[in-house]
Amino acid sequence: MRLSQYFLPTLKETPSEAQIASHRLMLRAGMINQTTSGIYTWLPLGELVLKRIDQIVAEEQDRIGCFRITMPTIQPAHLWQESGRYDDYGKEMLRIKDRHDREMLYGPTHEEVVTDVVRQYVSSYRQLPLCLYQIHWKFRDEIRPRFGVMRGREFYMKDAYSFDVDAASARVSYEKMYNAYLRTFARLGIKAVPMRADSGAIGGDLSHEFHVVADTGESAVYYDKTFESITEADYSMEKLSKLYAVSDEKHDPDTCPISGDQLISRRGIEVGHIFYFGTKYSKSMNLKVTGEDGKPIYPEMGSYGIGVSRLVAAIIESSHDEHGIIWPEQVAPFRVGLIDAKNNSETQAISTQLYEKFKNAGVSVLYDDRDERAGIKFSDIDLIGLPWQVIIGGKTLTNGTVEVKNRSTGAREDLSLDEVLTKFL
Ligand code: 5CA
Repeated sequence: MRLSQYFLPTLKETPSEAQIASHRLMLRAGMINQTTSGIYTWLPLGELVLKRIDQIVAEEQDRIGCFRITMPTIQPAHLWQESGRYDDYGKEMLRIKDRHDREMLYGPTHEEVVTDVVRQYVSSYRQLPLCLYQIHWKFRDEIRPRFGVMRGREFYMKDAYSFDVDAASARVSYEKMYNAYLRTFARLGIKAVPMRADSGAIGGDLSHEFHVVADTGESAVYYDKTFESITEADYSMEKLSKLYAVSDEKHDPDTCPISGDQLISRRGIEVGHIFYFGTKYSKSMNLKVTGEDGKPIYPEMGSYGIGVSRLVAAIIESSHDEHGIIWPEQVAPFRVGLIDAKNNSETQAISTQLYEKFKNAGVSVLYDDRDERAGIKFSDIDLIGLPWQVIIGGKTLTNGTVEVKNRSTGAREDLSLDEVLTKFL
């Protein structure tokens, strides 16, 4: 992509309304634009990152045998009246009427819709287990939308739903999903720690939240100091079930088995939440299948969320410096920023040639071909945080070398024009 032709509205000034780094940086890097409180337009650079995360999350759901679907954002109220949640959900639910005066709502979650789909097609235990997921927009009329897309009103979520014949099999589905979450967050280049949690409005008795530990996190998490010495490879459900590591709602100072210096309290960004809730929805919505013995059974269900749009902000919270964002390679909107720091006819010719070579080799590259001062180009490229910078400048003309800078470590090396391509293959 040539920057002169791209739509990348970066801001020089720090927007005054943004209180945390990720919000400031997403606005300054031209990733998002606020349409109204808690509701955002994703601009091209933001959209690229959102879709990269979408793809990684989807691949890990597919890997454990879940099938992607897309459910409607607008739902009829009667499904929620059936499940009994219509009145309970309160003001967070955006309620709408259609032209026929029928009550509708913008979906804050999709247990009802997916249960309605499954009850129309699944009638035998032989069709289970089944896991369906979507990655789609939700609306919750949050009382305090804040920190940009971190707590939005409209936000992008991966929500998966599992259906099993009995509790034992449902726990297997739950654990598969738990492990898929560990893999997903590792692939995204972030450390998200699982905490035992309450299942709140979703209902049920087994639940974990996944938190990115950060001072700007909105939730409190509590854990046994021993937890800090555990590596990510050891976050198995079994191992962690023996350790105290819980979310805020689950922590009761009166009954907590850990005390003194051994009890650590930190802030966390909740990027995922998984629930096993048994037959709550299958019973209330009359989803029944014939069991192996011919008797009807209500499938055991679980639901599993990942805040995909929140993840964009969470990744930035855990990976930035005073100059801007530092994207992990896996989610970077482009891999390489190619900068013509001189803007003369010679460097332009060399930059354009290298740009074409990168493109032909399938290396994703943003080429800053703007007629701007080098200082502006350097600060913009640091701001948007591409993992690699390739700089064409004076040395290219005198020695035939380009400078390659690693955004994360700051390390620089000089490579010849031939070598630089092979570095990125
Ligand atoms: N139905 C279940 C799981 S499918 C559910 O809705 N779970 S949830 O309420 O915990 O949401 C799942 C994830 O969505 C959360 O872990 C969080 O990462 C994200 N999320 C929730 N509310 C918001 C919000 N207002 N803004 C951005 N992300 C949010």
